[in-house]
Amino acid sequence: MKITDVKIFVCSPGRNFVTVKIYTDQGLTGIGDATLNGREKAVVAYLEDHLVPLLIGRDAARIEDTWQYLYRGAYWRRGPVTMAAIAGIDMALWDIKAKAAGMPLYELLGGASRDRLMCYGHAQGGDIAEAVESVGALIDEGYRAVRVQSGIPGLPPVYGADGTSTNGAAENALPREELWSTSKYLRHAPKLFEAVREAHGWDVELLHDVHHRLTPIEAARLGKDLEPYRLFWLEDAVAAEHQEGFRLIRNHTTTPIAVGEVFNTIWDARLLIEEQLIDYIRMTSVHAGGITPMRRIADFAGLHNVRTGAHGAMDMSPICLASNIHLGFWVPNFGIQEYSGYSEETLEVFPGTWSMADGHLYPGHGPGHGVEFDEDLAERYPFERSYLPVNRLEDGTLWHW
Ligand code: CS2
Ligand code: MG
Repeated sequence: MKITDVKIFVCSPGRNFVTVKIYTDQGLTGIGDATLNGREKAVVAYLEDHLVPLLIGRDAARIEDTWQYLYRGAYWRRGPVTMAAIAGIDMALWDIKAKAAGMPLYELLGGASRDRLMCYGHAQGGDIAEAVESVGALIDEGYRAVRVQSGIPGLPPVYGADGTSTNGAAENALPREELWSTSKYLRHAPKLFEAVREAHGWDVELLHDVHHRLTPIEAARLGKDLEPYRLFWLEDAVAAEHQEGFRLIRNHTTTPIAVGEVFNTIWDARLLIEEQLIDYIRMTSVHAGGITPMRRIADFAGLHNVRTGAHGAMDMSPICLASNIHLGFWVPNFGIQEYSGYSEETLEVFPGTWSMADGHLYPGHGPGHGVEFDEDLAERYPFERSYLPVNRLEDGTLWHW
């Protein structure tokens, strides 16, 4: 089965998405997600100018060889732009292979290891009371696991607390600037979780995202202070570049640690997994280079008692979510899947067979990954330049976002 054409689509049904569509001489097509929030067009150029010409005439069935050809064959390896571009192609090829086999993707990966995937939703509030209420609303909707973020006294709204941070920034404007104080945050976070446990008890799993903002010793202290509230995980406690820093965190706290949403190859996670410095690896199909490397990463993690917890914010398209759901349905060491939902417009452009009910995700059972792309509808939502916010300390120093 030969690849006859590859098209790249950029659309913005609520936010920007990059979609790869591969056509074959047997009439089968497949689609993949190549979205890199805030740097979408760089991936489009990498695909159109450099990868698409390499694909025409290749055997669509040779997924592994194509992945190696694009990764090793480039000489210049790794990096978010490269890996998102390769991921878009890889997902589309797995979609084609599963359609050709007449199977849902999870069957090709090894078959179902479970009946449903626990997912976590996002609770947020301007202050503790609002966050507590938001957790209650998600529990009422059936969620068994909730990520909790709230505003910090003395600071304007921070990441994840006002519902806007994950929506990029104002269209065609400079990135929004947020303000950060580590000492105010460290005093506040334990109070937030104390209040949530007091109001909602111990049956709900609680998660928290620090968004890379602490140093290792600060993260160690936070992990210790949160121990009484038994978190499911503490996410991105330090900048992901600080691999050795995780040793220090690990030595000081039993709060489970998650990291990896910004990783793009297995090499970013090697030390953390091999030394069991983390409990959950957050790598996701689009930013890790596709389904082919995600299988290897998951198996490698499984050898070291690390479970999966794939990044699933709304800035990855439903194709990425569906790929993660199929992977999670198969992977023996599944932990949890992030789920932040999609706008109606996004779901109309990317209709899919996956579903969400009672705090769990389910894959579609038809051939492929089960997500379609409505090209005509997508044309109504042209690309809109948008940035993630940036973050500064109170004295103006640029800080991690
Ligand atoms: C976040 C994301 O979902 C998460 O855990 O950290 O909202 C992240 O900021 C965005 O996906 C960045 O594009
Ligand atoms: Mg995160």
